[in-house]
Amino acid sequence: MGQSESIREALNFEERITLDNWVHRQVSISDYHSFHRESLERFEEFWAGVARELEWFKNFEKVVERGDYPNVYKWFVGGRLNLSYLCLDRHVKSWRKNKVALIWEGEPVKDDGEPLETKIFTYYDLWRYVNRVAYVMKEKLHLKRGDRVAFYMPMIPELPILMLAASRIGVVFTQVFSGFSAEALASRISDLGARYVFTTDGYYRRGKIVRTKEIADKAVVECPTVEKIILVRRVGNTETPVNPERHVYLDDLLKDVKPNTYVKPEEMESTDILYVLYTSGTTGKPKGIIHDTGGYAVLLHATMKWVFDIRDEDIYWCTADIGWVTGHSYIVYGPLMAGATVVMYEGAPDYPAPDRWWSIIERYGVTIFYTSPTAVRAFMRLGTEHVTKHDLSTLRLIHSVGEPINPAAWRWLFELIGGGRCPVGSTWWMTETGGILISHAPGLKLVPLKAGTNGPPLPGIEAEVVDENGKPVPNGVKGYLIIKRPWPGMPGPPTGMYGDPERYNSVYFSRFGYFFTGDYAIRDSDGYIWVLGRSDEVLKVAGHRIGTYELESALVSHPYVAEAAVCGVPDDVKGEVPIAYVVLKADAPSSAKIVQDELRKWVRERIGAIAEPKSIFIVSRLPKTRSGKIMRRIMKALATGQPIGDITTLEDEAAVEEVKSAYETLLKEISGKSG
Ligand code: 6R9
Repeated sequence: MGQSESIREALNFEERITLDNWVHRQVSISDYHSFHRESLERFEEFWAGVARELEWFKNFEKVVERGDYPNVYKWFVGGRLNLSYLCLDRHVKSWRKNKVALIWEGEPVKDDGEPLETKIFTYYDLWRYVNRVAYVMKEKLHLKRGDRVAFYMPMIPELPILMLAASRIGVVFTQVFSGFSAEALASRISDLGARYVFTTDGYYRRGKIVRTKEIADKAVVECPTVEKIILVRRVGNTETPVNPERHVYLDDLLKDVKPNTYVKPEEMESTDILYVLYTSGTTGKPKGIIHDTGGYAVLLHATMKWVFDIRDEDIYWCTADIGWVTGHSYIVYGPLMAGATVVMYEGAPDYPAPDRWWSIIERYGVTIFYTSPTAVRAFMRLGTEHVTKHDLSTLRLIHSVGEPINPAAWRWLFELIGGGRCPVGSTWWMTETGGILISHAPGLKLVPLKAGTNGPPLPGIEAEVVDENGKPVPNGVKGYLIIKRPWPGMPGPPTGMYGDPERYNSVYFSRFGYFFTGDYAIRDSDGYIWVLGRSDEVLKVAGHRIGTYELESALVSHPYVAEAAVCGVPDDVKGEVPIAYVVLKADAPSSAKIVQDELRKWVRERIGAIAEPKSIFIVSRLPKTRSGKIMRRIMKALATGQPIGDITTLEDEAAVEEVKSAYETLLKEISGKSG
């Protein structure tokens, strides 16, 4: 595989930015590499050492062993622990008892622009609330260890509280992003077999109320396992009536539960499921990734120290939504285990004005800021004055996540937000990895920071960049990123993917025999990894993961649509956005606009607003090879006005003439017809 433009750009990026002030120059990268090598040579000893820093009810007997299905591993076997205990009880027994654990800010503002609501919970407050909710779950909802529930919760304090309460009593949960549709919610509830759905009467987003209850009501119609919907009061009323057979308010359930209620944390096996999180792949059905208890806790504990260099005086803010893995790991479990003070914000970044985020940093004196390139690019368009009117001098460390960070966004974070003082990293990981695996590690003081790269693999993590035959590629050459050894935090027992061990094994391990991330990457001469983006049909739209197949399935389920093909095209702000090509059935309306509007609405309802295609092209046939493979490169070229380029290296099976004629026909058809 040769070097593409994007790699060359990536490498130049590294050369262009030379910043001395924040590079730990006292060490060389070779010091890190020897440390890293040692962590792999003494792999089990190394991870055991990290794990012993946590508090276990019962010590583990074995660091790692094979599970019952191929490529499923059991970490810290025999060990018992509880995440709610590690996040709360441990601190409540220490001087941190009255330390602030959570600072929450709601979206609505007063007339003067100041936030209408701020809630502050100390570790003790949080512990008390979680105990009462755990009591309700156990005694009133009769949930027991191993039962499953679904959360369809927005960014309010009750979300982490529900997560911690479930973890306390060993109830497995899945949190479904509050921007997802009823259909997406229903498929996750049914796959998990959830007994209850916890949601709100609504929440605030960009000045409007989003009615989550109504969406949940619609979802549970097709979910026979659901006994009740538990409503957390947020906006104070519902649009549709509350039906006592179906709904119950959490605050009503809590009314007679004493403030000093204590629910003993279950002694969970390290290998027990903590949660299941659904994520997109290359086929239609979302994958339920299982995270275990012990391995996950150990990876988060380690990365809070190594990557975030977390200290007791830090005010830590991760801007993700808890609906995605970043929020699970780095808003809830990671920072609370570390005893940090966590900032959480309910609403839109630019509501009511484009300085909302920067005002939050100033208001609470945030020291560690974890955000996404998409957000940065959106702010870059709004001008610098919204930033510079706030004092951001408390910041000391910045990381980004979700997609590769482009030079301009990196520089903006470094210069404008960090004032040239703060290291700016790009932490690589995915839903499946549970926590960060490739990153600069300011907390280790061993990794010289280099702008724009992800960094070297963390200690105890063996990553490699390989060609299509699984052979390591030379430095500087693009290849596929694989993880060669099991790691704590990897998809957990019993089956890696909920209910589907075969799919788990085939999706991740069949191609190379090692865990395949799906990403393209290069490794530079210093051993730093630069992840370049997905090599498969998974899109990252504003950092959110969406499968093209998921979108295609949604489109073809519409009565107008005979065939659909979706691909991602570059977008200045969102990184990437989907576009769709559809072939219509004969009886579809003849007005392209009516069809396009209808299909847009349909996708919003089926998946969610984030999946809405930027353009929908109505065509007479799709650009496919004879064997039926959709030629996405042609689709991309057409949509972006690029020449198709070198078609000899296109899809393996595509005949050149076929490709050319498909291109030309489509070009004619779509000119002037986009929607
Ligand atoms: C945490 C998260 C995973 C995919 C991953 C990759 C991309 C994430 C990145 C990055 C370059 C980074 N990705 N972080 N690419 N640099 N720092 O985003 O999980 O939603 O499962 O997505 O995101 O393509 O494969 P998830």
